[in-house]
Amino acid sequence: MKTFDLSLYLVTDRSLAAGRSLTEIVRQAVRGGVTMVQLREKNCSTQEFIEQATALKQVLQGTGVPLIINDRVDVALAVDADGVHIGQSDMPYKEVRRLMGKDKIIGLSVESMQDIDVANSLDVDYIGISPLFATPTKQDTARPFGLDGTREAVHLSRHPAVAIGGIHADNVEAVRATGVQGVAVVSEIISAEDPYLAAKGMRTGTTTTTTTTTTTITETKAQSPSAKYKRVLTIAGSDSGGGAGVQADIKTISALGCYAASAITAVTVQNTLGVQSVEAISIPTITGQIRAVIDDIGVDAVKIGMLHSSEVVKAVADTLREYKIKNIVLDPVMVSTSGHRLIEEDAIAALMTELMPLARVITPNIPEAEILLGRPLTCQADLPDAAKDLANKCQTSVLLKAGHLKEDQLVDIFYDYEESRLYQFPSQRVYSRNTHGTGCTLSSAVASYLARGYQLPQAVEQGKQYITQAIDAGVQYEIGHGFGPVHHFFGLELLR
Ligand code: TZP
Ligand code: MG
Repeated sequence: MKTFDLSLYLVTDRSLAAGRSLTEIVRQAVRGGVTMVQLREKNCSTQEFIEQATALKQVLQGTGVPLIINDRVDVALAVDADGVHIGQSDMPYKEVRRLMGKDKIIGLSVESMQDIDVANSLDVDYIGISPLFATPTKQDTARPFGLDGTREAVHLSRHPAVAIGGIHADNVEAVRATGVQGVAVVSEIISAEDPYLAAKGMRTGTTTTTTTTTTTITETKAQSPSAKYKRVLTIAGSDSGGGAGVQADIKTISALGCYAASAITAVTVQNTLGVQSVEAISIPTITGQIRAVIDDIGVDAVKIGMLHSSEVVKAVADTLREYKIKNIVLDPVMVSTSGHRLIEEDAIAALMTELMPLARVITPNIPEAEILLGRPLTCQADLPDAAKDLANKCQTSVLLKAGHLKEDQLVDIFYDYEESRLYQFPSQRVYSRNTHGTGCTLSSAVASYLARGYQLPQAVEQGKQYITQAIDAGVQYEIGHGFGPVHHFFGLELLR
């Protein structure tokens, strides 16, 4: 059965992506609420078109968002896309239907009321009213329909309609009021600095993001010589096995489009089978790394992982206090997945009194929350009160991870200390042997989203989504003989 939702339809244009990866833009846009994606490529080889389509198909897999290919039936067939979108001078609709089969989605652009009459005689799945307004993104268009013309077109059409051309957050409400089933946009999302927020803005009709409209990469450089990364500093231990600690943090931060810097607190001799030994880094070298990074590069968020002694906790707290850093995500690492104790007893008290009050959010798992709270947590029903109590005790927001419970349905609890609000983040447990480094990955993901300007609950929600996808994508990979890592760069498989 064909089910699709036209409400927020993204049409791609790589020339507006300012050199960024289209797959990443699409992934963020889908998180923000995009319901259909059309891959539109005007100047690339068939081979490249197919590669792009395959990459997007992978990104969209499991999201319920269909992939539509613009113009090219052959590409759509090659990648088994969900549908094709054709214009008035492309392959005739009847041929497209014959080749694609009855189950695929076919959309047809209409440029006049006459075209709508013709479309009414065909069993297309939707029409694209094109253009609604004149737009710099596509200048060889027919006369714009305008809002009144669109209203009339919707009335005339027996098919659902999506409007395209010049739609932005500040006019989307007026466009939706014409009765169209959906709005299609290119620049509003593809050129946005933050495609997630741009897509969200198109759902709510508020401008939430700035755009970086450019047509080529060279032009981008000319226009913005001071393009800036969001910077995330991880203060954590090294895992020679590469699955957890600083290594997992750097992968996560990079995968989420931020710049990663590190201050290493200890070096573990470790692989997927476990931790063999830990050597502490001296306090001046730890605080020296933090200062060297902040003084020169600066930070938009800090993630803190393994701090082995109370002296280290105090030194890190003193240093960070000096710089008045707002976005600190603290993962209170105490025991490794393999059961190795990673923190001295008195460091726990120091964590609670010195460092947690500086953090915006802490991300304990159940055993860590039990130690911090001093009471056992045995089932899902224990968690909301535990998160709230812990937040009050540590004076910070708490993301309490439910993964150690036995249930299939897990509900992580987030207590927002800043707003005194409780959030539940349910997810289906993913069964995988490759779960080494999940805590590090989640906390780094939350820090990255905070660095990118997300509100705290949204940063937590997105971080949770990222780790779930990374665990899911990591199931099939074999690294080492023990508990392997998650797959931080899911969606980039095509680069191999
Ligand atoms: N077809 C008609 S207008 C248009 C296309 C592909 C471009 C719309 O771009 P934007 O940036 O959303 O105005
Ligand atoms: Mg076309």
